[in-house]
Amino acid sequence: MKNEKIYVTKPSLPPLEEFIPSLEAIWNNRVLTNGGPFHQQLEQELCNHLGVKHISLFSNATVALLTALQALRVTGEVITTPYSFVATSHSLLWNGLKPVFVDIDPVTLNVDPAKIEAAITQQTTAIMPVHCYGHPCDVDAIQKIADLYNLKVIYDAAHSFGVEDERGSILNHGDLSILSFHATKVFNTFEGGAIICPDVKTKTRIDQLKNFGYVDEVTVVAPGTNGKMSEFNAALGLLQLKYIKLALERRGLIDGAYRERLRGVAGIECLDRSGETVSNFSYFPILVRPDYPISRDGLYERLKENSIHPRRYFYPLISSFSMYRSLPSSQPSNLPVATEAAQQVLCLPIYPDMEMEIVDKVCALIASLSTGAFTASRDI
Ligand code: T4K
Repeated sequence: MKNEKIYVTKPSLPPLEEFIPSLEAIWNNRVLTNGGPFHQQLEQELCNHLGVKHISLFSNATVALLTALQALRVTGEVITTPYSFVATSHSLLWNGLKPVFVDIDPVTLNVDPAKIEAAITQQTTAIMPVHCYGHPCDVDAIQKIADLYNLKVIYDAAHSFGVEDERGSILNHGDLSILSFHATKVFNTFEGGAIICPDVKTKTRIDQLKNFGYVDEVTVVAPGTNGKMSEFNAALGLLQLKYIKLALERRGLIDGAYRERLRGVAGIECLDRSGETVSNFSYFPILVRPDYPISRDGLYERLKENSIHPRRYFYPLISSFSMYRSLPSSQPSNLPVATEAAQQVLCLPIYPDMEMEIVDKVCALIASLSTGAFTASRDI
């Protein structure tokens, strides 16, 4: 571990030798993409593993988000959260839709259902919430509003692989959910993503949209895109699935160790996981509150000086980027909770093969700065 840089994540990989037979099969078959055998098998195995009805695999979650909006023919305005990765609202702009930002709940950091209704207009057709860090949104409250106003609900569930509430997979809520299988995610296929949908008809439309809109050799029914996952990525996904239980167990241990060691450190708050019966421990966000002796950015710099590279997910807020800033809903006065969270959050390193001594080092540093053992100033 000496002098080694520790990043917020390190992608999980299965043993290389176990991947060789899949590569040989691809080389022998010469089926490289367009819904080949590995692709079909991964869709089926993921449905079984996650407890969902239908999955359509994608080349990444961003194209999946773009396609989900097309599949449901969303128009006009979409209510969403400013506290996410930019891909969430970029998918709206790419579809010619207007994002309407609604503030977040201070405990979950997910969109606050109590603030959604006030943002609904005649043009609103959908809500796109994010299960941020994999923590479930208040799905019942959101669905109630959607039903009342006849709105679609598309969950950006990029962080939510395997998360369950007391009714099973969190991915079964809303009209569609989108997963990311990017290298930095709990379950990765290098690049990849998926749409979870409840019926065959919707899956068929999504499958057409990700294949240029083709229905058969001579029929194109929509201006679809190319969002297909290749056989290489699908074969890797099948192998990753074999190891996912182990990976989540390791993440759970690290999450628990962080919580234990940071308990009682004044000014440091770990995010609550209530509402999840099964967690995936995809991120370890802490909030650096004003009673901590140095600012979040100060702590970020101190950790980096010690070879620890946490990330400020999600700072800056999406609403502050130039392409969103002029929207009326982007005003910081409309988003006080999100604005504060973006100033205070720090995602600490968490990944399956992370040594416990890294947790010890990170927590010792955070605790020692708290007691003023380091020369500390909130102005750093
Ligand atoms: N919706 C939400 C809510 C999302 O969070 C995301 C993506 C999406 C939608 C879109 O999903 P995709 O289209 O990507 O499937 C990363 C990821 O690129 C992005 O997928 C993710 N969310 C976002 C939260 O984080 P960066 O710019 O922070 O990644 P990067 O390259 O700085 O990686 C972070 C650290 O991970 C590095 O410091 C080192 C380590 N790393 C990273 C990669 C890529 C490795 O060790 N190996 C690697 O190959 O965006």
